[in-house]
Amino acid sequence: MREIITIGIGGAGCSMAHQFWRRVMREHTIDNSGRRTHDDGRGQAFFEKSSSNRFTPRALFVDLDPASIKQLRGSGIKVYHSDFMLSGDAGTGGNFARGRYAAGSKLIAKVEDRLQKLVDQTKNLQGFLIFMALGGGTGSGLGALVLERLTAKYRKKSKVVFGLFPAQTLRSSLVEHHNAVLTVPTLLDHSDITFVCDNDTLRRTCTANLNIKYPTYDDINELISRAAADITAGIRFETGDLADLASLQTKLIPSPRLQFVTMSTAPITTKAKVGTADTNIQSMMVKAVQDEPVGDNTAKYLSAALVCRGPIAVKEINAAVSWITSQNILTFAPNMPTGLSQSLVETPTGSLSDDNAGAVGRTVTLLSNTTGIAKYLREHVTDRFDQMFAAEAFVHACVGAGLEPAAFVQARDNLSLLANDYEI
Ligand SMILES: Nc1nc2c(ncn2[C@@H]2O[C@H](COP(=O)(O)OP(=O)(O)OP(=O)(O)O)[C@@H](O)[C@H]2O)c(=O)[nH]1
Ligand SMILES: [Mg+2]
Repeated sequence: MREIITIGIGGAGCSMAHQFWRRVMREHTIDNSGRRTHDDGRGQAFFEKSSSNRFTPRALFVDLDPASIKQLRGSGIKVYHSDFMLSGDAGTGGNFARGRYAAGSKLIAKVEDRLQKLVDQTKNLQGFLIFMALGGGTGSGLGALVLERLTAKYRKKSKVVFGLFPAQTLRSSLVEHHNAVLTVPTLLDHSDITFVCDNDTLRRTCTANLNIKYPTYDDINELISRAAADITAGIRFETGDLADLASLQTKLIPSPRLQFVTMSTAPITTKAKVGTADTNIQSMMVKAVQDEPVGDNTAKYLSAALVCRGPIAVKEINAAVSWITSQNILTFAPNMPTGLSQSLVETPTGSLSDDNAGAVGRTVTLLSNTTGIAKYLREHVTDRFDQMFAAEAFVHACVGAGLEPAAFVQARDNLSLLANDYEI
């Protein structure tokens, strides 16, 4: 057993992390005060067990804006230790430079101190899981600073980011694309895997699969927390081919810069339709491939992994994978060594009373590393950045808060190179 510390950064980052914890606590039968109904010894990578048999998440929540931390403290979940919920005086108003330099640099010593306390509680730390929005000033700026410090202090430990990318809809401000452009280079240098989420894609899933006309953040966070629970299931239940962060990395990341992985789960359906959901393993795999968020018919897979959850026989999985492979349902780029990995965790994805999606019992989550991400990054990050940068809006605010003007150009160049890296 090797421990993992989870960090939520910024408003969205803390909410996503909180929903992740609620779901994995359910999967490990841990209640809101840390008592466990059925202690099978699993999950200790994520939970610290006290001498009085209470389970505490290895979690840190940080936001420069005090509001989200206040909300978390009032959430009725008593398992988070109050020392590990840190806030500053005010949000950054969507400004990367305030998060990275000005306000962020005031809070970072405290963040490092609390992280060291969490590290001190571990015997053999494997790494960090970080939830952050690349569009938020805190998620991007403070997120980048924390990632840099983690590398400096815990050099060999894995870092896996759940990154909420800016949506393309009018509702997301242009500033978010600036923040994302400034953050992606830090991910390239300091994150080992970045799981890509965005509110547009997830809103569409909420509407199409769950009949929610106007999805809220809570509705979207439910889907993110399901995917994060599935990705970490092998680690938490100590089973399958994805049983630690290093194997996720070997199975999914062919080279350090090609590290952006998307997720899709099947089936996702309403509680009313649970009885009629198709849980045939082969159908679920095909559906997960169809719902893959960034692919089109020109995209090629660099790698992919299937996380199967629930009572499923290994031979069913093997037969379905052989069929999928023989039908070329996933087209792999040439010379990609890892191909399609699979992992089975018999415990189904945990369900919460306020979930929209029904508990179908058997699910498949596909993790995809495809060349389609290059187009995605262009559409979700750089195109809008270029429009905004041409107008020189916002640059002054960032420079005023400590950013070198050249950093914009360097970050943008780095992203162009990244798109080239994906042209395989
Ligand atoms: N999925 C999801 N998105 C959210 C949530 N909260 C905010 N967002 C979106 O995340 C993006 C970044 O916003 P925040 O997380 O609020 O920003 P921040 O990291 O706190 O940074 P500041 O700009 O300093 O407030 C915006 O596009 C929001 O629409 C959430 O709980 N879930
Ligand atoms: Mg905020």
